[in-house]
Amino acid sequence: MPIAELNQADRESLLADHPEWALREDGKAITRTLTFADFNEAFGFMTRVALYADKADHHPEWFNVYNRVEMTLTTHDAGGLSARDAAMARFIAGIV
Ligand code: HBI
Repeated sequence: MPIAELNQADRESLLADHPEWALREDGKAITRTLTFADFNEAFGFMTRVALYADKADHHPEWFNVYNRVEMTLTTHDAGGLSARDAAMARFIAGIV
């Protein structure tokens, strides 16, 4: 199902609200690396995000090694950032 890509102003306000995230060079995604105490904490975080992702039908791109989780948020159906990425960034801000 297609969804609108955020415009420049919306992208800027997403980054202003969530300064822990960086805009990818092509402007189509935001990235963030989270570091936890250990694997248990990292995987617990990933589990909470996974449950959100399943409910929201919106899935992060991510990579985990031990206590580190590298995340990229983008909306494939929009060809870039959308309100779904902003909502996921907001959810993550609420659980870390
Ligand atoms: N997750 N990040 C991301 N972007 C999408 O466009 C997307 C998704 N999860 C499921 C989904 N789209 C579905 O609407 C189908 O396209 C699989």
